[in-house]
Amino acid sequence: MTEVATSFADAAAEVLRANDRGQRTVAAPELYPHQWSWDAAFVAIGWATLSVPRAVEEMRHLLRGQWATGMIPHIVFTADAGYFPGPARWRTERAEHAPEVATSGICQPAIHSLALYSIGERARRNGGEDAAVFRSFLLDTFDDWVRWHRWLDSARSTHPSGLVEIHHPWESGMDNSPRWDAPCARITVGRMAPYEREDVRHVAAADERPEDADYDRYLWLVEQLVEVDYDDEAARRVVDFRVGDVFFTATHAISADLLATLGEDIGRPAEAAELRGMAARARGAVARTVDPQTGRARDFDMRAGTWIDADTIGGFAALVCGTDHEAYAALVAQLLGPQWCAHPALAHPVPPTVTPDSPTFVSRTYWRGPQWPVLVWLFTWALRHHGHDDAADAIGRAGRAQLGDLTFAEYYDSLDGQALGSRNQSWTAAVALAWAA
Ligand code: 9WN
Repeated sequence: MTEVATSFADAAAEVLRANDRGQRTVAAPELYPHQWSWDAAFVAIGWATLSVPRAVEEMRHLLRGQWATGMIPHIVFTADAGYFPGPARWRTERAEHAPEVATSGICQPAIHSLALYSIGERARRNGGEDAAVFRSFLLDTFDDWVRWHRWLDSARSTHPSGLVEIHHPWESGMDNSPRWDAPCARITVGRMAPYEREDVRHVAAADERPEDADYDRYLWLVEQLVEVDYDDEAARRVVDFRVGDVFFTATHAISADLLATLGEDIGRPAEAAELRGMAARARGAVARTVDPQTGRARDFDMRAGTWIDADTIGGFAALVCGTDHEAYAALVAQLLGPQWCAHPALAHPVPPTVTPDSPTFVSRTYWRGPQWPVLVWLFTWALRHHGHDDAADAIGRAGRAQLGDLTFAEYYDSLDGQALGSRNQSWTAAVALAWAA
């Protein structure tokens, strides 16, 4: 490893160590002082480059928040204050299936078994104690990860589209993406207790974050879920936001597949077959969303009964879970092409969350245009996994170069390259470590 590479990795490792709270890592030092679900998965991938046992601890801590239904909640809270909405607003103690620890009442993309798989690969390469620690963790927790996918399959994939449905934009992990503009526009916010936002205190400018009107809807949806005590069946009936999320579905598909492979390794063929079935159903659902005009995947608004047209990174969901050879290659070409990575206006040739050619594009506003290193890394992982090494290398080189300022920001202005959102964001440091390893 060159000196430059070493200091890049050292700086990233320093961020994870500073954000480490023992068995869990805060998603960001100020903006997000708790453990987030899909953050924890990426963070564990980063930890694995430094310590396999620490990576395993991160995943184990997340499971402390798992609900009896199988759901892995999007936040596992700890005593740290300073984030809104906290436990008092989520009121998950009303839910029959909530755990002892305080959590939120919704979930996030199912990237976890991709993390397990990746930690497992490293543990195997390291051998010795690392291999033993990983294997024992997998034997201990395999059923918990299976329960998570079963819940996604049974409670969240009941719609004829076969897509995983989400009940809150936060469940997508891409909160204010233009993907959700139409379904959000139809939400009528009712009466609820007043609140004060915390997030805007921790960023340089409010336009880097969602708007107040978005927050009203986010909080209103929480009210609706609390009202039915987070009952899955009732939630499907009452919640104003009910959307088939194609990107979430793709994470469920790839993770179920990778968990099946891990299950085969530890002698669980029945569960492995069951997981393969879920993966195939989810992958099929993703493939059926493709817009014949654009070749990209679409979300489905289950309340309106309509496809959602949005020029976002979500359209590339099939690159994550895989699809037939020809369609995959065409999507790779499109991702590398002039509307996306090779758009002449971009500061760095990595996928923006929205193409600059879209009327909804805003280069500095959260999920409406900036580039998110964590997603960039996910695509490089997926491209390599599905046999597109050249594309993975090209995007990976650029993604790593983008992090050269060592701020490890949450996201970057896709036109002027400015660091935005939180600095020292854990999952950004984690993917830097994964790229550097
Ligand atoms: C709400 C922690 C999380 C990420 C999400 C990202 C952002 C939270 C927020 O931060 O969402 O869950 O308060 O804005 O959108 O993807 O997991 O990093």
